[in-house]
Amino acid sequence: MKAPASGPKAMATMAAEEPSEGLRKPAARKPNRTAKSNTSSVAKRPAELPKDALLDLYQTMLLVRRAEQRLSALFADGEIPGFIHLSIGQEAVAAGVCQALAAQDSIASTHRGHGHSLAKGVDLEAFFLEIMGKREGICGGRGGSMHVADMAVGMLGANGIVGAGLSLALGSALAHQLRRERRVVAAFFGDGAMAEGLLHECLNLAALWKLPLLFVCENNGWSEFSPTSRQFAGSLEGLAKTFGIPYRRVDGNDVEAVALAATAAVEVARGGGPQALECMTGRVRGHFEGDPQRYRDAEELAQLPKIDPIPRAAARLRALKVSAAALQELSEKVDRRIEAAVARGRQGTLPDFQEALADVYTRPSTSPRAGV
Ligand SMILES: Cc1ncc(C[n+]2csc(CCOP(=O)(O)OP(=O)(O)O)c2C)c(N)n1
Ligand SMILES: [Mg+2]
Repeated sequence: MKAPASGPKAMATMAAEEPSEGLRKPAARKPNRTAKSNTSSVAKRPAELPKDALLDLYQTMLLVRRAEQRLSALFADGEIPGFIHLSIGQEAVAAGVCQALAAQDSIASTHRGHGHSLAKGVDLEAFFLEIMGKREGICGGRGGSMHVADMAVGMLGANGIVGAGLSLALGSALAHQLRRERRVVAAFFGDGAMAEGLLHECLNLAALWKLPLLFVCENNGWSEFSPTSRQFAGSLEGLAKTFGIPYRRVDGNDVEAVALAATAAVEVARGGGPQALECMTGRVRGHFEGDPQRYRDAEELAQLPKIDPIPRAAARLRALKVSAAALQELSEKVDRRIEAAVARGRQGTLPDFQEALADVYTRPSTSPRAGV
């Protein structure tokens, strides 16, 4: 089960044509265990997406990046209650997987779920309102960053419990199957969930019942403050094989590779039967905003700007004859949307404390099957 080799240098050459999209310079510090780029285990592959499809993906990634950069500033300024986990550097996974899904398909997310939400189509203003804790937010301001959910677009929810989204996704996939809807569910999870029994149970049931479920591992090499290699003795490939689930590994910072692999996997899953997709990527920010990352090694952090998925996609678009001016225009359009959403977020009202328990418990059903 050896990962195909390409090495961090090859990844960096693929990535380095344009300056990194807002990645912070790492502080120099003593080296530790995980110096290599986490995407280095994936072989280079030829790009194949048509220009317009790639432009859409680029726009999604940019939207997620700029939204999170703005959230980072709002958080530092005390405008966001609770705390937030950013997916900066991992946008290609959310964009590539969600483009493979239809509007009626669903996703389950993680504590690092802003990109999943936006890529699946959660309204940008309602998203900012929610994270800023406002009543007009997508969940009435009671969920916040780790609980964004929007059934209207098939977003089953971000989730603060590692691996918990997997079981929601499994239930959703079972519902789709029982209703013969030909809908697919994508369950995002981090490499930190690989040691969780829940993942193993979900893989088992999904395989046993041939559910339309795509397991998407965002492998950034870290589980909170520890390298995942110190917590998990196996591999997702090994687990998938155990349960007879087809498995693919891609460079998760190559949005085209993710999109192509996800599209192929979703097509098969829609016909019935789970699929596994492991996206090798890198976590640019701390585990949560404010985490000083003293446990990380400068060499690893220095690789991250070189494999940033956004400049990589921009370079590919330029090669496909998209002008620098067109990319600039797109970037400004994204910024205007973000600023409008922030302004809307600031105008929102704070929820009424009396409503804190609303929607926690299900109302008794009036259907004749109530209580069954
Ligand atoms: C069941 C459970 N155990 C432990 C935690 C504490 N915890 C929060 S995030 C995290 C690590 C998650 O790592 P990973 O799944 O790889 O996601 P990443 O943060 O890298 O995106 C842990 C252990 C938790 N929230 N839930
Ligand atoms: Mg991780």
